[in-house]
Amino acid sequence: MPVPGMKRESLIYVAGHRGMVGSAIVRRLQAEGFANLLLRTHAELDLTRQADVEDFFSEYRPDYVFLAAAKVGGILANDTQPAEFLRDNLAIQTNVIDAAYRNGTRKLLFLGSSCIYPKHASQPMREECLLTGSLEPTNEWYAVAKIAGLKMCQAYRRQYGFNAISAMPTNLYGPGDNFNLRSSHVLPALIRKFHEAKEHGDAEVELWGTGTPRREFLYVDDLAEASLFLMARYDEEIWINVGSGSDLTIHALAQAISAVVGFSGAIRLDPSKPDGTPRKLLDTSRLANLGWSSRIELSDGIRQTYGWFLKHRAGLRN
Ligand code: GFB
Repeated sequence: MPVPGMKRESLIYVAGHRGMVGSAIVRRLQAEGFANLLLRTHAELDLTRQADVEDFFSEYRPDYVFLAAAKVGGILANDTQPAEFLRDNLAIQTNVIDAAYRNGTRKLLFLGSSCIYPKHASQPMREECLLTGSLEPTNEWYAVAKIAGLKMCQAYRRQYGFNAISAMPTNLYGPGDNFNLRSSHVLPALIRKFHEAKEHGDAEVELWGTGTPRREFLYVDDLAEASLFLMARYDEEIWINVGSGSDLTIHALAQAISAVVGFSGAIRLDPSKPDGTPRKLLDTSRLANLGWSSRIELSDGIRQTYGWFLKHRAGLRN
């Protein structure tokens, strides 16, 4: 996809390139022929350290920045590590957005999350419902940080004319996801649980909560494509939703994953675990009106993610 202004030789910094989202953006950029990519691992550059981030930006002065670095996790991680979700995300995004502005970055894309919207927002959720009600308590710390990030982009755009835009993706999944059962999101957790239950010949798999919450899922390669699309075509102050347009219950998701994995046992609910937001479906008409919509169906995405898991699980850390 041609990205106006973004030439093949432009220096593009993808913050968080080892993560699921950042690595998908790198794959997409490389597929589009962008070869001048600036990438740093966490060990090479700790984005929570302001002085290091300033030094890095003043040395390299990247033309474009995809800000995909964040502390992320599923419902349990969010609920049990509020300090880190708030502190690390505020630090990372503040340091990167400010350093990009100060060092002449031409455009920056900040990635947020659909959990910024109120817990009981009317569905599907339009961008305008931000801050019209209380947040979901299990992830309010992460949500507050992401709201601060999109507001920072707005403020820098308004006061300094810095071309910073924000995209709010729905629940993401795909290759490179986190499969650790205590910190992962539901989709990779269930792939692993069903797979291990099949391997061990277990009679049942445990599903947290009531199984009734509804979630929308977007394959990460679709998000990467949307990110390049927005870099090319979007220059508005308002953040923009990125979703697949349909949702399903967690119980239905579990059935779909169990079928892909080939687990024939039962699903047992554990209502002592939190449900979180009852429903999270984005209104994606703003993005659709610009001409972008997702392509990868959930069933295909689950199959591809399961394939990735099978190939890489020996190397997964935990
Ligand atoms: O994906 P998930 O952890 O996050 O959970 P959220 C979604 C739903 O799946 C919840 C249920 O209702 C969980 O209780 N669930 C069932 C499970 N079994 C499992 C399991 O084994 N593991 C997990 N993780 N969930 C996150 C936010 O919320 O969404 C983040 O915490 C972020 O801030 C992300 O915004 C997109 O969708 O509830």
